[in-house]
Amino acid sequence: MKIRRYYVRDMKEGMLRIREELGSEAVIIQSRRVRTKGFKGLFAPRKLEITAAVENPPAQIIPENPYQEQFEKKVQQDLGELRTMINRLVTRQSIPDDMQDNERKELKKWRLQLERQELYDELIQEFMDEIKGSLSGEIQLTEEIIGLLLRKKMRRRFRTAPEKGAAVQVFVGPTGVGKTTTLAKLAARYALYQGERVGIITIDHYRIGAVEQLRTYADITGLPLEVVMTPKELTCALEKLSGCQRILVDTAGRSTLNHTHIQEMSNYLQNLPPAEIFMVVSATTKSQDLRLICENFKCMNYNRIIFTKLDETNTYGVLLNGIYLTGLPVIYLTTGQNVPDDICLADIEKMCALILGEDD
Ligand SMILES: Nc1nc2c(ncn2[C@@H]2O[C@H](COP(=O)(O)OP(=O)(O)O)[C@@H](O)[C@H]2O)c(=O)[nH]1
Ligand SMILES: [Mg+2]
Repeated sequence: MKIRRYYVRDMKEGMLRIREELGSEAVIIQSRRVRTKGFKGLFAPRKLEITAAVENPPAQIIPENPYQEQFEKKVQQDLGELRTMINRLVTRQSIPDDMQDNERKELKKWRLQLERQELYDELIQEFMDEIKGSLSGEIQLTEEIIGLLLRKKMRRRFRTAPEKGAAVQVFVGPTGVGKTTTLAKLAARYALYQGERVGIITIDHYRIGAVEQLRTYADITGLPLEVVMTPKELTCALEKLSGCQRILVDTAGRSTLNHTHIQEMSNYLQNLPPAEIFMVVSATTKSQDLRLICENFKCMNYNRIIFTKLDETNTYGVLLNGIYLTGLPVIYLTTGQNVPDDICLADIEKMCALILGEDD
């Protein structure tokens, strides 16, 4: 394309020159009245400025003035720059938008997974924000990348404890969660697999007859069982069992909402030597109830969590929710009613996989 600018008196003169120099195919792009330079810009005569262009110029064009070539180059250059700018704008608007949509879609998938697992909203938000924050806009978030990042963040949030095996271990928590069963599982493991001398104490504060279940286990395994009904009796029982390497203490549960009972129970524990106090919680616990349980049992000074009944649910957010609420490690997971088999040490990778739905 050839572009040329003319300064003429009127359109008639302009047309003549354009035809002559650019041929009959030429078109006028712009025309305007301008003041050409006179003496210091004063008294300058007004002229008509015409810009004309032709796609295929005739073979020979007579140069109008020495600046014509420069002017054409400049226009071409400006057009080129304009084209690049427009392209850049279009690209910037479309590609990152696509990418963002993609990110949103992929993130939403994982958010949904975490919501299905009933992880607390605040934890989900924390993970989502961290993931968004840890990526620059140039990386495309695929489902796999988010999954990996999520696992990494989750891993850091989980806490487990080694099987330290304190000499005294106490089982506290709501009714029916599996305290007695879990105690029986551990007692059998210590006694049968590790050859330890194990003693069992049960605090049956309300004479509710929950002792029978434990007596059956004790009889089968041949382990000594002491039933105590006052804090003083507990001290005596501990003395009686002082020959044991390990003493497991069961507590008879009452409602999580029965503050008086929980408080009374905690009075017993004042007389204990330093112990591992396991808060036993069912994995089937509703998220909101979990808050209540963690709060109401605080006076028991529990320092480890055991999650039971993982075999009865497909929703595992509770595992991380419990750690989040208490800041305490999970030590065991139980997965069925079989004594002593259905218990294992809590494993972070396994728990992450359950929440992320990677474990079938
Ligand atoms: N499915 C399943 N049931 C369990 C598990 N642990 C305990 N149970 C059952 O839950 C019920 C209550 O257990 P129990 O030990 O008496 O609970 P406690 O009241 O907390 O002492 C019993 O029927 C147990 O067999 C477990 O991990 N999975
Ligand atoms: Mg019990």
